[in-house]
Amino acid sequence: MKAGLVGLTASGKSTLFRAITGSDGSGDPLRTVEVPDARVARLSEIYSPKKTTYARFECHDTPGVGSDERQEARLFAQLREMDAVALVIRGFENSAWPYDRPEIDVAADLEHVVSSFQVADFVMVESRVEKLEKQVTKPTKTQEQDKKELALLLRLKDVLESGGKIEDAELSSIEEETIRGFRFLTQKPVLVILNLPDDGAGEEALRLAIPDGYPRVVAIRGEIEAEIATLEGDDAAEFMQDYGITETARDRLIAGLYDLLGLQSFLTAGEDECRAWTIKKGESAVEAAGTIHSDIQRGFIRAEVIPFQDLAAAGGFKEAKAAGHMRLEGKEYAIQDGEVINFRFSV
Ligand SMILES: Nc1nc2c(ncn2[C@@H]2O[C@H](COP(=O)(O)OP(=O)(O)OP(=O)(O)O)[C@@H](O)[C@H]2O)c(=O)[nH]1
Ligand SMILES: [Mg+2]
Repeated sequence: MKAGLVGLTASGKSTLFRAITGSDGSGDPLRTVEVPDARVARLSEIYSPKKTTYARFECHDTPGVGSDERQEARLFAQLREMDAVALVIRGFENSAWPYDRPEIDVAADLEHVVSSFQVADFVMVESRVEKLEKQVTKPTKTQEQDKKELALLLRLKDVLESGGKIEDAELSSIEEETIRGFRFLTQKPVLVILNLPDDGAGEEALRLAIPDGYPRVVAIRGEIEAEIATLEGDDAAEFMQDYGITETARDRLIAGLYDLLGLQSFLTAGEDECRAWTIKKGESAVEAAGTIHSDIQRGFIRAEVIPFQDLAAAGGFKEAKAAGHMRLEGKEYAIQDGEVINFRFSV
């Protein structure tokens, strides 16, 4: 899963990037971190496998929205590749804030970023519309299809022009498919990150100031949480306790993104590897098989399923199976979070 930390200049993106990735900020603005999962750690204890593999989260630090035009074009191209946007909003006093409005203003900052997304999408729609308008006058093989696409894009143009997002347009699944390639920014799921001062002051009021339509919010105290990320073990724990922080910024951000994107994990366990795999909630057994390998999907026979708790209590897959905790499920079975799965397949 990939997400970009996006926001106005000096909202604290790079500070959060340090808090989340433990980077000292001098290197690459892209870091891949493991998705924490106590279940994988436990499986690894049980099996002592050659390899233990956690799900991965690719975190991108990005330049500020509304900086210079060229940088912004690059930023938007980068964001199109992301699964989600983590929209960082300044919630701390900053005398060096480079915008006209010196006061903390959650709604205005959010609006600023989102309207720049709308403009970027509008530009894309418009340039495609211009092209299609010329194209549909000629009798080409794709004429009918082009006309449909043009009508759809004109509708999206209306939505954007009236201040909406493409996400708000009610699209059929065929229409969704038609525009997928554009990877519009106003279709990206948004997690709001409130970047608070060290004492966490003002959190409640700032949460209330978030406009409707952004139900997923994570509050982070960027500066101190970046400091915590540089500490090890007991030092970090002590520091967190002093500040009343129970879970690291990284864990909260990842949990927020999983929730936002409707993601869950299933597990595989064995002497070779214990591993977590990220899939969408409600995904079927045969789709889940495909995330491991297309051969397993193609040759799918049955999924042997044991909930993690039962496996852990029994001390292994075989033991849990012997105790009657294993179920055999077919292709359409909807995988549940934390199930340990062994796919039977033949190719
Ligand atoms: N008090 C306080 N200051 C912060 C916090 N987060 C960031 N800052 C300060 O705000 C300034 C900007 O922080 P950055 O993390 O560099 O902001 P940015 O969004 O990456 O900025 P650009 O990359 O220029 O767009 C720095 O002086 C930080 O020390 C915070 O949580 N609390
Ligand atoms: Mg920065």
